[in-house]
Amino acid sequence: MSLVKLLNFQLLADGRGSLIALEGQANIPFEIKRVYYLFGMPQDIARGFHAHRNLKQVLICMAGSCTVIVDNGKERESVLLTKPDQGLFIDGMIWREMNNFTADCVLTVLASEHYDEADYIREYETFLELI
Ligand code: T46
Repeated sequence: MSLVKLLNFQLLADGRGSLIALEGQANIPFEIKRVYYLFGMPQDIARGFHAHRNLKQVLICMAGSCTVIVDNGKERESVLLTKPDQGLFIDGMIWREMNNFTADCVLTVLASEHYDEADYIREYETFLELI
């Protein structure tokens, strides 16, 4: 089974433009407790390089594009996020890295929990020991 779990959101489009509705426990597979967004990334930088112990997240590229790498300690896959009607679901103990940001990239993240630094695993060796 692929590590890359993509959610396709229904696009409500008409002559006035497009609308997408995101709802916890509906098209987002958890209650949404936090939303944050990343923007203004220089093209040659990478972010992430951590896993989470419990957090579930959906990553959506609202504008521009970027690459997300997901790694379960055995396999590593990457996906190019390019559109706001698609979300990458990252559940549980998955190492993630983000790179290849376009100048206009806005990466929005929906999270199942409030921010908690204790939930982060920031050393790859520790991640491998824990899985
Ligand atoms: C993830 C990827 C996709 C907060 O104070 N509150 C928050 O809700 C978040 C997400 C971060 N922060 C602070 C912690 C750091 O001092 O903002 C700073 C930058 O965070 P970080 O270096 O963790 O950013 P990324 O882009 O490496 O990772 C973020 C999320 O932290 C992480 O959960 O999965 O985006």
